Amino acid sequence: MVILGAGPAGLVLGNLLLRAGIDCAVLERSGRDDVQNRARAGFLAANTVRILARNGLDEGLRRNGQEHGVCEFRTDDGRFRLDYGRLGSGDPHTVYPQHELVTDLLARFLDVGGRIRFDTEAVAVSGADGPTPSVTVREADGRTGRWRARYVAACDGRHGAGRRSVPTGAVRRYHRDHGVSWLGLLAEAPPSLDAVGYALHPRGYAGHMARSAEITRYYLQCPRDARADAWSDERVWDELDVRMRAPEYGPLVRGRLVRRSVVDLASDVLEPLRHGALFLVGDAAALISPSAAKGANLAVLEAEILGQALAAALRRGDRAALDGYSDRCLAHIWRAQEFSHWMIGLLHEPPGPEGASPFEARLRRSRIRALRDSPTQQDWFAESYVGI
Ligand code: RFL
Repeated sequence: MVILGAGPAGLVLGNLLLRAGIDCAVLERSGRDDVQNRARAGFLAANTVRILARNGLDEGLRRNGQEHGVCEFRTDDGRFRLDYGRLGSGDPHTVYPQHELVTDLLARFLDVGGRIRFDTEAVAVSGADGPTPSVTVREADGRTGRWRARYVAACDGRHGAGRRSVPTGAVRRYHRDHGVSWLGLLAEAPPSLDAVGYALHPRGYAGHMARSAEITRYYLQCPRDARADAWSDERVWDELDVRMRAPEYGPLVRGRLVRRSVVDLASDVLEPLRHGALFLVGDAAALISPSAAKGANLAVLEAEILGQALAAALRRGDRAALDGYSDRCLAHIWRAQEFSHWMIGLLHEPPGPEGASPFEARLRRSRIRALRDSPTQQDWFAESYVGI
């Protein structure tokens, strides 16, 4: 069994396979330091925490993860808070930075004898629909090689070799460019509020998400062609203050901005998530905009579904779960896409060449008021926000 990519999907899958006594190797394009320092997600759903716990992968998370169950919306109508951890299914998020989770998963994988090749880029998967699938790789020094495997799990993200290797016509790609971009910022600053902050402002959306007691993630909606380094730190903080309405609700705690990147909000889903012996998992299977913090959670869920299905096939010769992998995951993926899409509509003025449509803007205001006032709407939000 060969796994491409050592992100959350690849490392959860690798750990599960080793636990089930299945030999596997992980091929990772980057070096170990890069893999362990890639700051991305932070909000883990309750189901993700349960998956990690039942597979013995939650030690660091139990020690350092912080429960989080409140979000605050700020609009020109005022502000309101949703105690979502007590609504819906009654589950909070756990805040645990993705790079720390990856570091834990990697340490565990190596501890139990897992094989991983860093600086080894998968170039292509061949023969996935025949009897001898293989992966062509390129090492850091330029040498190429070939790995043979019974099955290949593409956990190598949206630009990986897994996706590229599926022949045209074998899968259908559903794609949506949401037409909105965010400047994603990581600040060496304590959180400014004890909630996820969503600010809806005529100048654009701004978001606030705790990562730890010292690190906070912020987002600023920005023009599509914006450069991440175009603004000084001071200008970024001033803009965040304006959109988060600091004069009314208190100033943000400022600090050095240590990471910046522009994220174009886009989504896509491939169907089916399998081509012969090649399985697509995590971002390789479906890209989801970060508006509802679902990507890493889907990656972990899909890795568990595939891990169990492979164990049944390889240990007991029962291929039913493997045959059902794609449909089972797609049901979760589309549910998450639907909620994520709803969140994009909630947080942003509708994009368009003539600017916001006044009709759409009124709909958006009505949507946010329903969320503020309707307990049924709040329960639905909480269930969709934390669950998948
Ligand atoms: P990853 O994490 O991208 O890992 C893929 C790994 O594959 C390697 N790779 C290759 N290896 C070998 N050969 C090749 N040809 C290769 N090509 C790539 C890469 O080096 C990498 O190590 O995919 P995975 O495992 O599917 O995990 C997906 C998640 O990382 C992603 O969905 C989340 O980060 C999305 N996301 C969030 N998800 C959440 O659940 N909650 C959040 O709060 C959240 N916040 C975010 C996010 C994504 C963001 N960005 C970067 C768009 C915030 C942001 C800003």
